[in-house]
Amino acid sequence: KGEVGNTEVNLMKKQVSALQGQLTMLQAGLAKFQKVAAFPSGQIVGNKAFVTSGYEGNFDDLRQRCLQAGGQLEKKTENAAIQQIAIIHKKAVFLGINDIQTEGRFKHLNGDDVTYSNWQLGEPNNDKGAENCVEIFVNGKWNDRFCGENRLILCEF
Ligand code: GMH
Ligand code: CA
Repeated sequence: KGEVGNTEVNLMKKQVSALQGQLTMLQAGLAKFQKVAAFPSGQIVGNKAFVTSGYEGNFDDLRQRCLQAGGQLEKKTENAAIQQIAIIHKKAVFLGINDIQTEGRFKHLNGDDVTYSNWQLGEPNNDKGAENCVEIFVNGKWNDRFCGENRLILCEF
């Protein structure tokens, strides 16, 4: 009573061993899938994946098509990863960042304040008083830009 018999122990050993095998397969599959996702236009930084569909749309398109975007562009390495996407496509990319709510206070889509930034010299300039979104150029630098412009749409997963 309460004791685990030999048969049960052996059964569990078998089950654990089967699970280990399955886990190994899963890890290999995931590692491969990450490489697939990163080719040709995705970039992996740690456990984050930055991906563009290659579609150019305005900021509303970005928000609608990719609610996961934004909120975590905290590091130089992440900026470099997104810069790679711009380089590959030879096009500027919209970041999941805007100052729609309060002029001059840039936030990620999840509402977090922007901590890391990489503005081009002289930016953000809110040109014509109408620039609340942010594009990243092929050189990796940021420019605030009219949200209605079409730029490559970025998703973060
Ligand atoms: C103005 C000038 C340019 C600058 C653009 C840009 C638009 O036209 O200040 O030098 O490149 O604005 O900021 O987003
Ligand atoms: Ca600008």
